[in-house]
Amino acid sequence: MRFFLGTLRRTVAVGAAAVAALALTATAAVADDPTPRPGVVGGTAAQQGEFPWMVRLSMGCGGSLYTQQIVLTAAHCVNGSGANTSITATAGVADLSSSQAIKVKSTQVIQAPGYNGSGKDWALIKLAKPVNLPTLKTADTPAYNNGTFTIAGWGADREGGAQQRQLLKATVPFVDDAACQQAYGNLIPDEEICAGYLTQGGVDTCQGDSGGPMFRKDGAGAWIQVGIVSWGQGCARPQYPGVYTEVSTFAADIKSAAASLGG
Ligand code: 4AZ
Repeated sequence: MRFFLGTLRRTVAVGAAAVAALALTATAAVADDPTPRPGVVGGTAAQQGEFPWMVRLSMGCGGSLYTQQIVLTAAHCVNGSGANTSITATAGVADLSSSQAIKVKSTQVIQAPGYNGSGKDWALIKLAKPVNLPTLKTADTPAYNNGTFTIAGWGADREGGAQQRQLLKATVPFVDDAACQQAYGNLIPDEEICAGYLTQGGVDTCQGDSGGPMFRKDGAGAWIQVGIVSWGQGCARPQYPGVYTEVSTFAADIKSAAASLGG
C-alpha cells in the first residue's frame, strides 16, 4: 500500500494550476521583487548554467536531459506511453521567465513498463527537436548510491508553498534502506533510494520537484544522476527523508527505452 503516492498524484493533477500560479508569481516578481525566491526546501539559488541539463515540464514536474532530445522524469509525472504532443519542456535557464528560455514540445512518452503507482517511477519524454545543451550522465552501477547528493528544482520552497520561478539547489545525505524502511514501512529497497537529514529534516525536495534529478560527482568529478524525485511524507520533515527512484536499478531499461525513441 503506497499511502503517500496519493499525495504525489494529487500534486501532479494540479500541475496546470501550479503553472498558472507560477505565471502569476513570476509577474509579481518582475513588478516588486528583484530577487524571486527559488524552489526546494532549505536551498539556495542555482546560478545560470550551473545545472544546464535541468528541465522544467509543463505539467509541473522536473526532468533532466538524458540525451539532447530525451528528458528523463518520473513515471508519476506522465499519463502513460505513446504519442504525446501536450508537454512543453523549458530548458537552458535557471530563471523560467528568462527570455533565453528554450521551449520545446514533446512528441512521445515512454512510462516505465509495468508502472502501477509504486516503484518503477521513471519515464522518458522525446522532444520535437534536440536542444544544444549538456546532458546528465546516469548511474549504471550502485557505486554512487552513497555520500552527499545535490537536489534541484522549481518546486515549492516549503510544504504547501508555491511553485518557483528560480531554480533552487541543496545538498542532502544518503539515508540507508533500513533507516528509510523504518521511516516509511513501504519502501521498495531495490527500486528506491532515500536522502535527507533524518533527525533534523529541513532540506528536501517538495511538490513540483518530482521527476527532477538527484545527482553527485562521479570518480572523475563529473555529475552523475543517481535518483529521480519520487515521493515523501510532506517535505523536509524530521524522520521522513525524500524518496527517489534508484536510477542504477533501471539504467538498462532506461537505455533500451531511449534507443526505442531513436536516442
Ligand atoms: C511531490 O509531491 C513531492 N519530500 C516530491 C518530493 C517529496 C515530496 C513530495 C519529498 O512532488
